[in-house]
Amino acid sequence: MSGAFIVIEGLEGAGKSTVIGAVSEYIKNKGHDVLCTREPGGTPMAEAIRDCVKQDWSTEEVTQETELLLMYAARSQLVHNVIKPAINQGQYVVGDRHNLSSLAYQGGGRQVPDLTMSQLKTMTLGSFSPNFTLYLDIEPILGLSRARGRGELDRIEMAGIAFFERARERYLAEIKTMQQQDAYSAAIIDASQDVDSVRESVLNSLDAWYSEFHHASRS
Ligand code: Z5A
Repeated sequence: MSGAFIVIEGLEGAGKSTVIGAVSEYIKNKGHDVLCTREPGGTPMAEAIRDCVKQDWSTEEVTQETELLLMYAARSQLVHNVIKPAINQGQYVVGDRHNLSSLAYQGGGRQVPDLTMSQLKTMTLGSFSPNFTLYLDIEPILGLSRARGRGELDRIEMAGIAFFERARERYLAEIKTMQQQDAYSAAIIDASQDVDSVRESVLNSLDAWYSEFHHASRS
């Protein structure tokens, strides 16, 4: 039996790392093997790309094309070497970020043209996409203040607030489109709530998706 790919998305400080354990526990309790991934990262080469992308290259400008291509290079490594093989073996993969992050940050935030975004997606992923996306929605000001409370901001986190506003708008627009195509493909969680309430909302949405997914795969 084939597994599934669940992705957690959101701006920095939305709480993705905080809820991923609860998502993973839920799936394990249903009797499945779970593998957690993060993007960019998740293979030796993709982790090296992650370090490269997050670093502040103070002596040279990082062009938006470089940033974009590095995100897709890391994703290609991860999907080919880890995610697809795991799903084919029946595992459930829980991803901390995936392609929607590129649409939001590079497409929305950096304003890379839609045609470039869709060509890169087609080249790298073909028709591969998550079975379910949990989007943790948060005002950038609140998310960044949580991220700041954790320590120094990285290169991308230092982009201005307008960048994150555009990223959030793109997230919301993409999720709306996904839900119009398939009501069970994505859920929006109000991530400004306290940790326990966010976790409860996430698990309720996950439970609704899981029931539907299993019902559909049995019928
Ligand atoms: N990026 C990109 O541009 N394009 C792409 O295609 C991809 C990524 C894949 C990855 O960095 C960077 O790459 C990211 C997007 C970009 N950069 N930016 N900017 P990362 O993986 O290091 O960063 P992140 O994914 O944004 O992780 P994060 O900042 O750690 O966010 P988080 O995982 O959603 O939050 P958290 O670690 O769970 O929580 C942050 C803090 O808030 C922590 O102290 C928690 O205790 C606290 N927290 C969490 N939830 C709550 C609630 N509900 N209330 C109060 N406090 C909370």
